[in-house]
Amino acid sequence: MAETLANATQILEPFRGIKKVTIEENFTSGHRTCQGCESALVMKLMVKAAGPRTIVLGSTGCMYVANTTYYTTPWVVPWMHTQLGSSGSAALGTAAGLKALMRKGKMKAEPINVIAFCGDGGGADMGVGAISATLTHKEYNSLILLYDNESYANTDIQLSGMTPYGAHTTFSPPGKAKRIIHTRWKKNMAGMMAAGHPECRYVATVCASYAVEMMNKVRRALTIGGPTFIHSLDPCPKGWDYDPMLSHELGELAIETGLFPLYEVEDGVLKYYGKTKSLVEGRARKPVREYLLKQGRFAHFIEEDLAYFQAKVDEMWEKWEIPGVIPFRQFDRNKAALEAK
Ligand SMILES: Cc1ncc(C[n+]2csc(CCOP(=O)(O)OP(=O)(O)O)c2C)c(N)n1
Ligand code: SF4
Ligand SMILES: [Mg+2]
Repeated sequence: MAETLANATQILEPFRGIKKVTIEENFTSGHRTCQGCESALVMKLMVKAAGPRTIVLGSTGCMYVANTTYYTTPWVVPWMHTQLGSSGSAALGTAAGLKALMRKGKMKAEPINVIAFCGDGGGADMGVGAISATLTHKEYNSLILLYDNESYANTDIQLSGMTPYGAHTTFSPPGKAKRIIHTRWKKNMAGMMAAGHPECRYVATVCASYAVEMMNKVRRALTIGGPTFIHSLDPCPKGWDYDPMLSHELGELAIETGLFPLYEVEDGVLKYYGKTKSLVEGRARKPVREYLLKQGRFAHFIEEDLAYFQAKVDEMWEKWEIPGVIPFRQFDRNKAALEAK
């Protein structure tokens, strides 16, 4: 019996509209994030969606440092810090520990949500190996949520593998001799996690500008159980250099320009949702310049840079095998033969 309960998950039905969302907060006052910080909103929504029987583990980064200033904390649920690259190990270890304690009768057997969060630096760069390992352990229920503010924000906005092409960071300041220092395209974390981990039953991308949808993805991941993964794109006023009042709008623009597609992959089946679904169904994407030119980190862009960026986004939608998700292309023998002539 204890073993069965230790494997069980909480059944968290989706919120059917904003009025159905629970009033109870599990992340409240007592944090010191910047005004307009979307990652703080993600924390609040994530744990509101999960409910009170939840343990949260947080890797080093803004969501650790600014949230746990000495003697203060906004976390109402149990929360523990973990090392920068170890959100995966912390999730797996905590889930395994709970399961063992319940099996041995040392604690009441009940489904407890385990969520580990990490930033893009901690999750997509340093901790990607541990996350990958956790996603292979189907016998342990945990959700890893990667909050992506596109830099190592806490240590003053250094470049990460998730920083967009050309962005001004403290590691990639534009200069007179060279305008674009950062020339790499951003990693495709959710696509990589979904395609590469057959035991992981649920992967989703979210943006807090669409709060109810975001919370429902968290609820779905926790209900499905096993190791699951969510990637959240979080506008960061300090690192992206914009007026904090624009956070919500920038989140919307990231979706409407097609730069950050919203989708979920459940048991190998891909579903686009929200505004992304209407883009897939033929609605026009907004030009990516509308998103880029609202941010100081792209203020040095000239027309040539904007055109390059737009072309890369167009490629995601027009050339990828699964638009916005999986970048492979089929080898075209006829085209190759023609080109060889
Ligand atoms: C192993 C290790 N290297 C470096 C640091 C210093 N450090 C603390 S927070 C941080 C930035 C983390 O970036 P990210 O994971 O993207 O989170 P963010 O600060 O952006 O929220 C760094 C480099 C550390 N704590 N541990
Ligand atoms: S630097 Fe960015 S992620 Fe960090 S607290 Fe400020 S707005 Fe949030
Ligand atoms: Mg970051």
